[in-house]
Amino acid sequence: MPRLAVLSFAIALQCSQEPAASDGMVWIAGGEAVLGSQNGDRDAPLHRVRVSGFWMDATEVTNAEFARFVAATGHVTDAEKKPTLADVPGADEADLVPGSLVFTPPPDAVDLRQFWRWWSYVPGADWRHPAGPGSSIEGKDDHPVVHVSWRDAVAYATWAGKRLPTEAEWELAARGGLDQKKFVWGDEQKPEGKWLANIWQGTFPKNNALEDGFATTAPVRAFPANGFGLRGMSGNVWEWCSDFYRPDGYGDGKAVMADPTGPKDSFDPAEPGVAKRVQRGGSFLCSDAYCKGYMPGTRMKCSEDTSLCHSGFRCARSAATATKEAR
Ligand SMILES: [Ca+2]
Repeated sequence: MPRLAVLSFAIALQCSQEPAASDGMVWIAGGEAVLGSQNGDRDAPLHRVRVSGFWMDATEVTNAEFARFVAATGHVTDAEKKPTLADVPGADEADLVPGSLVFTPPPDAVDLRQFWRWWSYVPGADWRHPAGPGSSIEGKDDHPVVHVSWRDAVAYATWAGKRLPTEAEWELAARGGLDQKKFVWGDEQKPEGKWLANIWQGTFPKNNALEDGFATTAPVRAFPANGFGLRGMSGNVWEWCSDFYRPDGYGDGKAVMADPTGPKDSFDPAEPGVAKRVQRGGSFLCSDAYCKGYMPGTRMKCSEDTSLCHSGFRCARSAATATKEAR
């Protein structure tokens, strides 16, 4: 798609200049941008969007924030609920216990295609117990909440008077005003030798060199903000978007898409019949050898009820001045 590649990028300040940031959110002025993968990912081709101004949480939702939501509403996350046979067809009744997916480093080197070698369904793992029974979030009030499904994230956002960002909003915000850069801070992975995101260093999935200082989640403000003042748009935890996932979800890439909200339905050729939502931003498990998800144009997808130890979210809010056409 070379024509798109040379189109100029414009974060043009729009007429809807909302008041100063509030409620932990940052005003994203919107504009036109070329989004998509700089790695040539087939499910994230370069495409051009025009996005109206909106508000974006400055950070991922923290454990402390999620705890206030649970205290106020009594919300029970998907990971805390007993799965049904409809959720896990063919499972033994004894195996239908609440839990979530936890990263478990294998003892030996493994084929990087065998992702099941480092993911375990751990009974009792949930947002309060990120690594399962015996683990806790004590001292991690300012870490991103994890083990939240898309449905949990939507419930939180609704309670907070917010919503999940669209995928286009998320990526435009992540790029921080930069045009088609590899990383949310530019094209150099380690400016002045410093890691600017919580990802994986070393040989994945066995040896984590911990050069950035964090084996799992990091405090949401541990790394510098991007050009828009947003933290953690690269690495730390994956973040849910509102969009359904399809590998062809960006259309034909020829027309400028105005405030796209994603395809009408989901289809994942790798798992037909399972509706999935988009996740963005990568996590502390990303590394160049295995997962480039911490780069701003790349995507992941999971079913709406899936929870993992490296998945969280942040919220967005439409502009108060948004018209029906804009949102
Ligand atoms: Ca790390």
